[in-house]
Amino acid sequence: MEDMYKNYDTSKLRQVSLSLIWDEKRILLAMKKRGFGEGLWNGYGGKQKEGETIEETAIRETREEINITATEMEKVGTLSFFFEGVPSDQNWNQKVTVFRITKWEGTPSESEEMKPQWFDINNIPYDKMWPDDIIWQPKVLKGMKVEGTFIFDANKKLKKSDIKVL
Ligand code: 6OG
Repeated sequence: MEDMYKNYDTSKLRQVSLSLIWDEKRILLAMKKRGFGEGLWNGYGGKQKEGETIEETAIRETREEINITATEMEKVGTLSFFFEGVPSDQNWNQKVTVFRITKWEGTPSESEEMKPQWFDINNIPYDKMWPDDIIWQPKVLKGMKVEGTFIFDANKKLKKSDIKVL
């Protein structure tokens, strides 16, 4: 990591999952209906609970949010997010492990938290997604594994980013 990230300690970050499903034609995103990231299209995921592996978190959160059960998945990245000027007790800073789900049971359907929708892989609505997504997601969709750090201001505007292809 470059010098500008030396003040950001990733060891204390809250651990979160983010899962995506895609093939060469389409990608399954979901609209976040409430909470952090409300109004944006994203993958499905959330906070790790005590005693869970991050894979278990990804499976549970995907089931809770879009009603499918992942049976095969692969880790494709880690993303660290820091929000400057947001009190740390609000817990916005997080380390996100990104998974590609390749096999699942059930049909994606809406929950209280998210509304899933398939998109053409060449027409991803990046203008209605978190601003970091356009930086790392195209690489992951091409099969690369990534490690990224993203610094936002308190208005959720992306200030700095650093992305490494592994
Ligand atoms: P809950 O806190 O509602 O889960 N997430 C982000 N995803 C992207 N693409 N960009 C970000 O940039 C993100 N910050 C958080 C992680 C929040 C979900 O949103 C993801 C979780 O899957 C800042 O439980």
